[in-house]
Amino acid sequence: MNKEALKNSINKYCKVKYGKSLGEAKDYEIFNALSLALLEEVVDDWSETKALYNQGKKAYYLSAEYLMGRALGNNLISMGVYDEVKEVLNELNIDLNAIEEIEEDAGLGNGGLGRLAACFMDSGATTNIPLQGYGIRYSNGLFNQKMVDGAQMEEVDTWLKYGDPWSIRKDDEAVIVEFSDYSVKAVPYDMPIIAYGSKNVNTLRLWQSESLESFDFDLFNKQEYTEALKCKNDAENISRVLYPNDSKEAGKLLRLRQQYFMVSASLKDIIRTHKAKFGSDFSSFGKEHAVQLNDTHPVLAIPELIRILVDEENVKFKDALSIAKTVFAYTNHTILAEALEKWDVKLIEKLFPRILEIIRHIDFVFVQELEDKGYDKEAINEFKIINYNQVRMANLAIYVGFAVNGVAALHTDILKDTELHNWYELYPEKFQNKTNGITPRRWMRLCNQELSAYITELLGTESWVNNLSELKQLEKYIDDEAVLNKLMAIKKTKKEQLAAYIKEVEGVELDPNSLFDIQIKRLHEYKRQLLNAFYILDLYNRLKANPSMDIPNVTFIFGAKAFPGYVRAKAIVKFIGEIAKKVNNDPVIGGKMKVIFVENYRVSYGEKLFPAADISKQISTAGKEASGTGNMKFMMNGALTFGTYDGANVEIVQEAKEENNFIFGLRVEDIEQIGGKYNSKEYYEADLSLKTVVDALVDGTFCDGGTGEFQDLYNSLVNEGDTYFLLADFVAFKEAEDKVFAAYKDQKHWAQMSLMNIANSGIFSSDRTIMQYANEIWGITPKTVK
Ligand code: GL9
Repeated sequence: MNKEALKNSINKYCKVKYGKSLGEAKDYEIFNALSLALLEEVVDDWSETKALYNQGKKAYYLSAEYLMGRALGNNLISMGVYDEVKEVLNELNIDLNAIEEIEEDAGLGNGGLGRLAACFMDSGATTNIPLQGYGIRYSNGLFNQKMVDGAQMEEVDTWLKYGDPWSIRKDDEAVIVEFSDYSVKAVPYDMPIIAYGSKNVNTLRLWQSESLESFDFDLFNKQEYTEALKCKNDAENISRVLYPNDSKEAGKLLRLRQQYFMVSASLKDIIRTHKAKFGSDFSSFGKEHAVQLNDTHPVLAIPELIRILVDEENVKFKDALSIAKTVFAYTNHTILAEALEKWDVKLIEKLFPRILEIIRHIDFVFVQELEDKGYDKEAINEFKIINYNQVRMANLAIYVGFAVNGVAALHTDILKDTELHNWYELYPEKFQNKTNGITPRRWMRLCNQELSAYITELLGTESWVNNLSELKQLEKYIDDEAVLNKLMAIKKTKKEQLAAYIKEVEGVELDPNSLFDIQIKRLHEYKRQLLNAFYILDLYNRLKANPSMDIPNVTFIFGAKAFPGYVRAKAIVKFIGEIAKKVNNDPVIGGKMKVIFVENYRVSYGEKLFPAADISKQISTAGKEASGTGNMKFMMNGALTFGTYDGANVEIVQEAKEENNFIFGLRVEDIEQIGGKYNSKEYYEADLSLKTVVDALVDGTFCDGGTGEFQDLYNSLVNEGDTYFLLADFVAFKEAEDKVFAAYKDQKHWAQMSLMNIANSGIFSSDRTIMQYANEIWGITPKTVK
């Protein structure tokens, strides 16, 4: 990269866009000018990549969510120019960090599922796989969380307020999406996904919904302004806002519109590229295109493809269905029953009657196949796509899809053995496991530059960044005191940086010498933040009773957004806030322990939190967390997992060994065995320390502002069966924490355990995951731009 040319380019964009010199520009203006200057550097490679990929089979990731976070820092890393650009900016008296911090997160996703899609984009590019993402360009992403007196409030996210310099709007590739009541224009915005270590630049194409006409002139002249703008508003509403669901489906008309909008636009786009190459010959369609359905959200793509082929391309239904059966593969991300989408037949009929007809036709053919195989009526009802006037999206996906995968070994086993057992017996060949992963660029190379530099120094090369299993070589330093000390020093640095940031944005002082125990993820009962809270309260009680108790200073950090309508989740947020107030203001505790619930946890906050953790809290009820991916981010950055035998925790301890982590609590088999016989009250009454902390919900220790929310939490545990086995796991949790404190005293041994986690995190690179999708599902090989 030519430094002078870059300076000139930044200056030029600043002038053209803002009519200012760089010296006069605001940080966000510099951010935009710099981003455009960098984009300029990759556009040619981007075009070349597109041309290259067009020569063979392509895979498409269809996802309603992409939790991208910030682009600038990541792109600088991918382009390999982070340090250089930092220097260039220094010479211009600009602080790169400040420019990075001004960027809004692209929060176009809710949590793990959306962040996985973002990691897959990054890995697809870096492994040079012809993979394109399709999604929705929500004007407003996931809400911003404001904490008001310990309670969550939601504010609209306006991530586009400073512009979107990394996206290119492609008006000439807009397509029309038709609903029964009106049609809209889907305008693509392309984001470059820049490979690390090669010239490839992949594409994430996000669709924005716009009106075909801007407004109705007649109505405008009659001064009926609202009516005049109705079509514009109706159209724009479709890509207005991300539904803030976490594993719960709302069944809303607008959401269904969003889903169809996205899949219809994407398929029209795919078919356009197909026809440009093959004309109206669709016989090779499945050899040219593989479509991965990210959960059930994009499953309408199946009937939409068939509709286009039959209605617009003169393909017979039977052939269209056969083609569809070679194109789609489905990923299941959760076994929570309430998350499997079902849509009322009426709703689908109202928005797109032809799609309903096609679904009925698919169902009819499917039932015939089952009858031919000798299934009886009862069994067929289990499989049917339409049942009780509801369309079961997962059934549609599994029947038509040629592959079905879970996202961690345990999760896939549960699908095969229980949740989807009948399907597994019907189509054993379709089922696969693809354990999730995370991109080491963002989650290590970018967010932990200190550790990255040190690893590079130890290994003598930076090739580990795109071949993460090379980290295994770090094991040879297991007894090297200098290395162990340096690892602990880096951890300390990351804790100091986090503490400084938290001081700045939350106004809370943390002790970087204390043990940082962090639980960050969406708020959900099954993730059991409440169990962690009970433990903390119990620890506080014990410290009060015995102030000289021998434990290291400890800081408990929470971060979580709760679904706005999820009353219990919000009550848990409040409860943790109340505990924090009590603990942090108690002079007797004297800083021995501290509790903080950070505001507005999101990707960019995560980049500061993961590297600073000593303990990664992953305490879901066994069998409930399909995989988890935060657990992998912690591990890669040297935190030890404190967790249940659930999701990818199982594979984490398989890799890094159980002795280097803290596994506790009931396992899936235990929970199955207890079955319906679980009596939470027995646990509540058997352990006084447990009873005390549970009672704190209702005995006046804490105040819920008279809402009754704490009483409801209490009831859920003591009187309503404790669905997620909090009380059953409490004692085991305590014992495991005792082990943590004991282990932390031996800093050398702690460093060794940390090293083992880093060294064995290689398989959790999403490069590995995406290559498995490419090889084992899509049948696609890499294509590298020369
Ligand atoms: C999730 C699972 O709950 C996680 O365990 C899993 O790691 C991710 C990615 O596979 O998918 N499924 C799901 O609906 N969410 C997940 O995180 N929820 C959100 O994304 C909010």
